[in-house]
Amino acid sequence: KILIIGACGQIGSELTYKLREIHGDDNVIASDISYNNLDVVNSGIFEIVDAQDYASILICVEKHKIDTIYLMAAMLSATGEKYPMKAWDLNMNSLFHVLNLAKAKYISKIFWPSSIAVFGPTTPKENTPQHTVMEPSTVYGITKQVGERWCEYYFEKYDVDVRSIRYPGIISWKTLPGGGTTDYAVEIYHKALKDGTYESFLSENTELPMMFMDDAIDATIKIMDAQADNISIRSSYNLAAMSFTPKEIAESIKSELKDFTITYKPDFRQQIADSWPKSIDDSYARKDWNWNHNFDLKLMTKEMLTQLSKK
Ligand code: VAH
Repeated sequence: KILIIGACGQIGSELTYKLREIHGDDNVIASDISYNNLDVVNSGIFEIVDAQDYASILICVEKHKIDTIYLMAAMLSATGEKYPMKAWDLNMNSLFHVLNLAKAKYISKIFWPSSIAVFGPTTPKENTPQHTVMEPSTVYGITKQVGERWCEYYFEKYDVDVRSIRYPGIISWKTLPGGGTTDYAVEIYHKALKDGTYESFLSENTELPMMFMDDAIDATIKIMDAQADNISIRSSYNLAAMSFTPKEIAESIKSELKDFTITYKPDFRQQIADSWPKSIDDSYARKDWNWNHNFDLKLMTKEMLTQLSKK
């Protein structure tokens, strides 16, 4: 059975729905630190699990006979800069607990998300390679870089089957993101429909790697379904779909909502975005486990505006 830790979050919630669709409701246990997403809490089996408490996770693993954990709880880049030690504690303690549960053979498989935040200002910005210089300048990025090192170490030393993807910015409509730098690309759709205008906290030409949630979920299912010996990267796979700037996403919205306007007021998150790549080379994922994206900016904008208009 599958346990999702951080199931109330932006990606965790959609993984919960998708995994229940694939494996059946009773085989997927959703969990989080509190009941802060009632759609998830009321859609199937839900447990309160503190990702920083080993016993809390182990009790849930034994109660429900869990063999696979998706660890989706983390503090993201913007919030992590406000609370550095909390970000370090949450992001690292939770990973060690799940890796150690696998080392002790309580569970047999782990998914752990990394991020393009592992890359820093000295990383090549265009078509960033799978193997390259990585000097992350955010706490969140540091936790993801060192988390990747530990994942690879536990695979090499203890044969732990942990798999990971360096997610780009992810855009979705079902659950709001929390505390990310790429969140502007979600907020803009909500504000376009509600106010007809959006004030972007990133400057107009800030190009970032992005992906629609459906593609991110597909990639996560694909990497977890892959044969173990097809996984050639045990740190974390680069993954990409598209790159765009606030100006370009605004243009795509204007082609649907002609009166939409955007203004720019960069804040502290501009420095975070400026430290990240503009585009990513994800050829290893495409080769090893047949990754392919479906959504480009035009299609994503249509889907986001259609779905949000219904809500
Ligand atoms: C963030 N959405 O903005 C996350 C993600 C690449 C960005 O890691 O922090």
